[in-house]
Amino acid sequence: MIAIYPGSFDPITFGHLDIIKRGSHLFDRVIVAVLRNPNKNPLFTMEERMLQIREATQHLNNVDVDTFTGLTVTYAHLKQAQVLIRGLRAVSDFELELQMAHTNKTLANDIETVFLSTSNEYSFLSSSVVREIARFGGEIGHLVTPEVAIALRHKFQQS
Ligand code: COD
Repeated sequence: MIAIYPGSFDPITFGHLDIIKRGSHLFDRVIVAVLRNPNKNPLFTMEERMLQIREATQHLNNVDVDTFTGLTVTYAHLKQAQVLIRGLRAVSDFELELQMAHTNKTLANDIETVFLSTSNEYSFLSSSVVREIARFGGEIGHLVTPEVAIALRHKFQQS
């Protein structure tokens, strides 16, 4: 079974990686799909984010990295995927995630959303938390890969 793990990944964190690893044990193939969203102004370019995800997942043989625009379900059909993976951290995630899952179900009845609950140690972790800590020079080595940590330091030194 093929699963898509869609997101912004700006940047990828150990919380995302935990979901990817666990998804890769559940499904034959996991495609980490980075949304190309012209309405958002991400910290990292699409190319930077894809490289970061590739580096972080290179040891996982059944994980691919790709980019998409438009609807996630359209992309899932294109890739012949049956499942969308989403991560749940807290009740605050639940409302939006459920709405998204229901919306996607109305758009494509043949695609299921599977929720994986966060691992305890990453329940507080998001890309925005990481960006915030890095912006003010805080320690991020326990939250992201060394490559992402270096990239974040460079970004904020430049600005
Ligand atoms: N532990 C567990 N899960 C986590 C953690 C963590 N520490 N951190 C993040 N996650 C999960 C998030 O809950 C999410 O499920 C996933 O990882 C990705 O997170 P982000 O923040 O990188 O990505 P999002 O949530 O901004 O991605 C949103 C989409 C791009 C998936 C969404 O906007 C989308 O599908 N857009 C396409 C348009 C579309 O199809 N719209 C219709 C559906 S509403």
